[in-house]
Amino acid sequence: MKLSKADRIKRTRVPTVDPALAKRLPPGQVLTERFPVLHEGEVPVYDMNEWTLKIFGFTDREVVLSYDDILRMPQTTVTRDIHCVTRWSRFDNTFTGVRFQDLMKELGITPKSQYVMLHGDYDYTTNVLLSDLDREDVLLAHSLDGEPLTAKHGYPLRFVVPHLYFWKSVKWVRGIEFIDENQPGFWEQNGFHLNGDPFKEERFSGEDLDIPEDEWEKKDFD
Ligand SMILES: Nc1nc2c(c(=O)[nH]1)N[C@H]1C(S)=C(S)[C@@H](COP(=O)(O)O)O[C@H]1N2
Ligand SMILES: [Mo]
Repeated sequence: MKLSKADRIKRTRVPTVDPALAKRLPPGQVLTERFPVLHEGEVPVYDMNEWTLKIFGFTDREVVLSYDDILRMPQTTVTRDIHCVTRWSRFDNTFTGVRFQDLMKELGITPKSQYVMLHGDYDYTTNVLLSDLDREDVLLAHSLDGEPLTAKHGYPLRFVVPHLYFWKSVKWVRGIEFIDENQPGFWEQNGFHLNGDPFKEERFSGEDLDIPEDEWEKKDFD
């Protein structure tokens, strides 16, 4: 049977996301299987003998760790969905690394504040509540899907804070700073929300910024 053009259009199915998966997709997000690369500035190149992670600020003590110190800590693997504020989401990303909770426990650090500024190269910062880091699935990750992170995705170490928009998941992390009050990091100073819960669509703090829906499509993929 030959269909008329109108019939063909009527029969065209609009792609729908599987209802089971739809629940996992926050409002205003688009599912992608590719892994976009997004950051400001250059991809850092490291001499791993020089690399350190500093934990400092409002705590009972400050610590400087080497990469080997991190690898010697208990390792955890979690599979989580990630959601970027530029509207792409990627399901089932398997990250391996050290839980923030385990890092604090192993080092015996007692924070003296509820607010944290995460620092990444180069000069990237983002603020998070301690309660948003103190969760079983928040990692300082060195691997994705069983492979070391690529340079563009944050090698050697990145935060993964999967329940917040992905700008909170600092790549090339170098510092965890406890601060006495909540202060905006880099994107938060530029109009992004202080918290960034994707299911509440906490994208912006004031007026919506004009981020085109296909902004990420023009970026690099890896
Ligand atoms: N150090 C650093 N970390 C960063 C960024 C950055 O510019 N610098 N960009 C953030 C943003 S906006 C996003 S969406 C994710 C992107 O991670 P990906 O490139 O692995 O997809 O990294 C986050 N971490
Ligand atoms: Mo982003």
